[in-house]
Amino acid sequence: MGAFQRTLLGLLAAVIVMKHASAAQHSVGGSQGWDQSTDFNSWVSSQKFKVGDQLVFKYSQGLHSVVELTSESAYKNCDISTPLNSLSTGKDVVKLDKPGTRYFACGTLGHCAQGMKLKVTATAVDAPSTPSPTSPTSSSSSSSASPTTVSSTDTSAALKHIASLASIILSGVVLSICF
Ligand SMILES: [Cu+2]
Repeated sequence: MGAFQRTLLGLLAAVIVMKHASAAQHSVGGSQGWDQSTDFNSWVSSQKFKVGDQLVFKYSQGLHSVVELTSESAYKNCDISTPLNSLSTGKDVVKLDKPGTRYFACGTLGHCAQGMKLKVTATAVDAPSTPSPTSPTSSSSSSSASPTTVSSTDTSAALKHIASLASIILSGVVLSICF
């Protein structure tokens, strides 16, 4: 393989790695999850939300749900009568696909008033991303993460890694055919 191809491969690998590093998954409420006992205000202030990140709501299916609210006033008043969107699988993933503020609450009667509501502001990602040592530490503000949470995070990180490697190898094959 020539130097040119190697340079191309290197660049490609760097781009893929950066792309994966920029998006994060936020497990809503940390180890306590989507529950009345969780202090979502303090959880939110411990996180940095960027466009492309995902929120993962984990809860007992049937006990809670996730509704997305239309406005700040609906959020303040716990008005869940006209939700934008409604989720109820027990492990709901919401992608923050553009900059701005989004509002979520539990759809179970009374739970929003008990504190099950969330206001998240995603900021735009600026092109040259500075090295971010925050991503591994920011995911958990608590000391007692459950083993299942940890292992599922590890698995998805490993899968991403494998996907990156696979696309690098694939690109290598394509390049060696082309040149
Ligand atoms: Cu609830």
